[in-house]
Amino acid sequence: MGDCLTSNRSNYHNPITSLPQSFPHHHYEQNMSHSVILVTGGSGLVGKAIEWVIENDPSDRYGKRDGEKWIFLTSKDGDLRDREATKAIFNKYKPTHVIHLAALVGGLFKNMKYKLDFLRENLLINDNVLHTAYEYKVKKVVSCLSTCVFPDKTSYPIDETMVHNGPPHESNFGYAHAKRMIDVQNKAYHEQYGCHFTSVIPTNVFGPYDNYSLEDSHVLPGLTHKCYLAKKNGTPFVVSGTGKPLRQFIYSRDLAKLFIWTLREYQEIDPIILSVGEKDEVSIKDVADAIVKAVGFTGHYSFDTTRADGQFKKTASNEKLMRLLPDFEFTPFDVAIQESVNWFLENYNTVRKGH
Ligand code: NAP
Ligand code: GFB
Repeated sequence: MGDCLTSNRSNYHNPITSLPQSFPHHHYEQNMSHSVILVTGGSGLVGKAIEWVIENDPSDRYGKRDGEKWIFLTSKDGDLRDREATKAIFNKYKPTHVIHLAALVGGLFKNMKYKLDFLRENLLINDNVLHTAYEYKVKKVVSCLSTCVFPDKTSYPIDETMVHNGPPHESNFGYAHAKRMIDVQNKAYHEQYGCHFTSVIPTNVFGPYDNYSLEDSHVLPGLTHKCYLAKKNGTPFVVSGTGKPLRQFIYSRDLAKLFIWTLREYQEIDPIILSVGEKDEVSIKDVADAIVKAVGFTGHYSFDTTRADGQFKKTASNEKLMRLLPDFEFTPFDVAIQESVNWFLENYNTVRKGH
């Protein structure tokens, strides 16, 4: 089997294999002129945000550049759990770069119900995408983990060196272990074939095009939908759990910019956490209060403490990101919430509401 980038080894100096896994960051840019960037999971929350930034951001740093062709996949382009369907997609588009987002994704309650599906489907999707990317000599792949992969019993704040330091929280161990394997696969492809496959680790994400299923969604879109129905029907707005757990939330359009930066400028194989700072951590009650304000709900709301709280906190450090991108500005939480709620209300008839 040849290595990741070349067929004729004789006169070729592979810039990647000769570099250590991490090195000082003078300004590095992947040469992406004449590049085809394939975004798997392009129709989801994060994929649609990347498409929005590429199409609308005026800056050269995040906006579309000459010579770039961006392909945003949906599952209708092919089921990535299927090896042949995956090869057919790569054969059709011949990508030079891949942002790999496609996954079986869901909130706490869906994770707790389908741990094996989250494990198997994501292991299958990730192995098919990474191995096909290797076979098609893709120059760079950026895959997506999640801060729920980190060990549940740990010191805080969590940083990138702790990915494999002990078991994840029991509520999502299926998804968490499948996601951890991406980091292991990246290192194995790099060491054996010199591939430049890396990954990012976002905290909880929210924004337009989210999944608003009342049972399977994440907390922010779930409560947005529940609060909207409570206002519309004059029914109680009930928040699951105690409201005490803590979370860091990143706006999908901020995360999208950071994905584009990672593809163009991040050089390591090791993962990088993409998150707001520790000081921006909020409680689930704070989230409910912000949604009540954004929806304009004036009724009473309560907590159903018979439902699970899940992991109490997963406080992550974004020190590595801010060292590499010190001037990055995150959208203020309440501004991002209002934009997301407005998008939900304007598109209610067509948003994903689950089965
Ligand atoms: P999402 O909204 O549920 O979108 C999932 C995407 O994956 C959709 O485009 C879906 O296509 C595609 N997909 C799912 N199964 C597929 C399959 N078998 N074959 C082909 N495509 C398939 O997810 P998201 O929230 O944008 O998540 C994107 C990435 O971020 C995932 O890797 C997720 O693990 C990670 N992440 C998300 C969060 C969060 O809070 N949402 C936090 C951390 C990390 P269809 O639209 O056609 O179904
Ligand atoms: O976003 P979420 O579902 O997942 O948030 P995690 C769950 C927290 O919000 C729990 C509370 O403390 C719930 O008790 N909550 C309150 C609600 N009301 C609701 C509601 O209506 N819906 C939901 N879903 N929660 C997930 C992992 O963990 O984080 C996934 O399971 C993924 O694998 C995701 O990593 C980013 O933050 O607890």
